[in-house]
Amino acid sequence: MTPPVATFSSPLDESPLLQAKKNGAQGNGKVTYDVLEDYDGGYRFAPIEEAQVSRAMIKRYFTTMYERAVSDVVIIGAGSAGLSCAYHLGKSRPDLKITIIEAGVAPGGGAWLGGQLMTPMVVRKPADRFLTELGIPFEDEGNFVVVKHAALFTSTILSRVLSMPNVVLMNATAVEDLIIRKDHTGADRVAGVVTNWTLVALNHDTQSCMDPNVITAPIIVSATGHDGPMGAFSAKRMVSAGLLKELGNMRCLDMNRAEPAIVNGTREVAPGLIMTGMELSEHDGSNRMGPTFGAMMASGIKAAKEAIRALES
Ligand code: 48N
Repeated sequence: MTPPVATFSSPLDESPLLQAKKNGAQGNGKVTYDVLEDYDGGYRFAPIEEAQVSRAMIKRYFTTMYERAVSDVVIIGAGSAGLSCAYHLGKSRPDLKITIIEAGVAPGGGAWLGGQLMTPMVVRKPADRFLTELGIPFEDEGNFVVVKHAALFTSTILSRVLSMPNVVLMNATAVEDLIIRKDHTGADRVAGVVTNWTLVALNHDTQSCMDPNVITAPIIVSATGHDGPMGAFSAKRMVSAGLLKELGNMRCLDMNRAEPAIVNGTREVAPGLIMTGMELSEHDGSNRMGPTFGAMMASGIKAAKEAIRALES
């Protein structure tokens, strides 16, 4: 079988490898290499210069940072609520520049497991309709359904969100403050987020003067959950910034009270700031629901609808 041939132009003129090849090249300096997918010991890659890898990442990452310094919607937190919001928003409004800021290296928040490190994920009806929309199989138990592994939901919605051209995910990046400006009426309005790489944000006590970056947007959706090193970030910041008198503090577990309270309580909690998911339980003092995820999905979808309403008003 003749090996497939790939043609490369010389990406790094100063590269000795490519310089040597180019000297022997015909025509306009393009050289050809044969690559070979031979699993019997003859596998050959197209050659590369290490600096090409750096430049491929640097160019794309920092171009994205530059472009997303002004976004239409910033979603803080890529857990089940934040990702459900991003999915519905990205699908409904492909014109919007949606930027997700996730503190963890791995997005997904608490949705990689169903509960107590067990893997099946329970979703109460009617939130199973979202699973059907995503094409995620489940077992029907009557009033609720069970996805065989929580990671099947999280990896599926992540892949859908990341494949949307208008959605950008900046993981390992923390929101460490909010931008709050006076609007034309003189009222305080949340107008963006203050960011740093998470390792920096978590180490302000070890180094001084590690100043942050900023992203402005007319709408911020906060989906930072209730636990973890930065849980309920925006709710807590609202208190210290004087936008909220005190935290409601999440109440004890009651599934039947908790899930409708979170979904129906999803709203713009301050001008420019929509809150969704379990962060709301800390803001409002609603109950926790424990190991069932339908409210996160429905709350995220509602947050997307609230964001569209706010942008169109
Ligand atoms: O999964 P979470 O923590 O939050 P939600 O609201 O998407 O889903 C909550 C859900 O997993 C539960 O807690 C379940 C239903 N249990 C309920 C119960 O009763 O126990 O995702 C929040 C994400 C995480 O990935 C964090 O890393 C991230 O937000 N995050 C941040 N990202 C950027 N900047 C920050 N300041 C920040 N704070 C949190």
